[in-house]
Amino acid sequence: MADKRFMLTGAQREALSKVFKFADVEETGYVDVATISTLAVQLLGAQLSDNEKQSITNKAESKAEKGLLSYQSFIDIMMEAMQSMTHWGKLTTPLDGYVGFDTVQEQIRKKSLKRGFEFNLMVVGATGLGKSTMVNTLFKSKISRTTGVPSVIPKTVEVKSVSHVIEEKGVRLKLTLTDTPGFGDQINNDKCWDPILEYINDQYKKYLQEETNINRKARIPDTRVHCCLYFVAPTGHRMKPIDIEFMKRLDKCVNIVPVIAKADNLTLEEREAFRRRIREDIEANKIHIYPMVKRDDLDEEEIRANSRIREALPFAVVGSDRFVTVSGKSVLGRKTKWGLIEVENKNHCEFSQLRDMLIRTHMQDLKEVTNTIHYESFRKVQLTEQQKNRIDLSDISDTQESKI
Ligand SMILES: Nc1nc2c(ncn2[C@@H]2O[C@H](COP(=O)(O)OP(=O)(O)OP(=O)(O)O)[C@@H](O)[C@H]2O)c(=O)[nH]1
Ligand SMILES: [Mg+2]
Repeated sequence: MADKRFMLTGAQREALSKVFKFADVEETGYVDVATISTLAVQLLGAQLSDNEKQSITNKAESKAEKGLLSYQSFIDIMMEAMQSMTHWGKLTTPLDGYVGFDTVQEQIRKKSLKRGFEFNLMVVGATGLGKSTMVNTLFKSKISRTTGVPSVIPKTVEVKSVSHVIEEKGVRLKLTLTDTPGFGDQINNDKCWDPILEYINDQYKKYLQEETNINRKARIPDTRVHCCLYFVAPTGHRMKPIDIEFMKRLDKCVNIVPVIAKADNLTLEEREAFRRRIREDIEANKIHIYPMVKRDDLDEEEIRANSRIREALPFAVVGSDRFVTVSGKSVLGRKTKWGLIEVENKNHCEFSQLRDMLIRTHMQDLKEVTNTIHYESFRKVQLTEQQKNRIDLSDISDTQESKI
């Protein structure tokens, strides 16, 4: 722990947090422990000796978890370093005026931007609830349309992924959307979850294989499903048993965000009452939905933000991939004989809240939870199984040898 007597000045604190923020390009609250000595040099001066750098790196490594260092640990280590540096006091350049670390921030930023970001989203739910339409609505494109420009989206008949690289202000995002066939129109809907769970687990399997390869790639292509939007039919009653059953199976392996589909079918009061009942069903059946509130790695602000989102779940959404003109402006919407629903208008539905959460505020967290919770438990089961099989096999060969 840093000495309490050593107080950071406002400028020092600002410089520290600036360097941290720029190193933490994806705003995860963590920085890669491998970058710590470069950051220290930029903050504390190029005259840091190799021994001093090594000692900072060692401290960082001891405090890091899975190669990642939290903001608080970063501050503690830097404060400690400042105290122990004999030449720290000799530095004539004030910390907030330091020249140089802006190149590191650029280097790190450029590297991440060049690599691009990956995000994989899946839509699941009963047939005809607007899943394929929502895929298009979310990214304002005709992603789920097949060749040509058919006037209606065809019924989805198999689990299918489409990848698109989209770019906004120089940030490249490789987005993979997995559309799934809706269930509910077969006589027997038993096991309708099988192809979907199989797809999710196949992606974990691929990732694990890549990870355990002797010559593994520096960057493993990530096709793991980071979020699954679960569409609930706007019946206004309660969730159907099949939805409950389905979600119970899904929540073990993926982040589920439930949504009330085709919310234009419900009045505002009906939406509220339905939302309350769905939440009761989710709680009563102990279904884990995203975002979770009880997590060790969240700070108070994040917990508050997640609680606010949970209170608004499931978002009542309306989808459309058609543009309509409203007072001279072209907006995504659905026009009926009695009026117009604007998809992105917060007074009309909660689509924009959903998009903000998925893309603007929680994309990185969805990826982290996928990696640290869902993939981790898959990995554990698989590796334990493999180990058990190896032990069983060696048992067999031992008995065979003793018979010989
Ligand atoms: N009223 C209303 N209709 C919608 C909405 N979203 C989609 N639709 C319409 O519902 C129909 C089915 O939409 P799809 O997107 O194909 O539904 P889906 O869930 O992919 O269907 P499957 O592929 O069979 O599972 C289409 O006619 C859409 O135009 C919505 O929010 N409100
Ligand atoms: Mg579809």
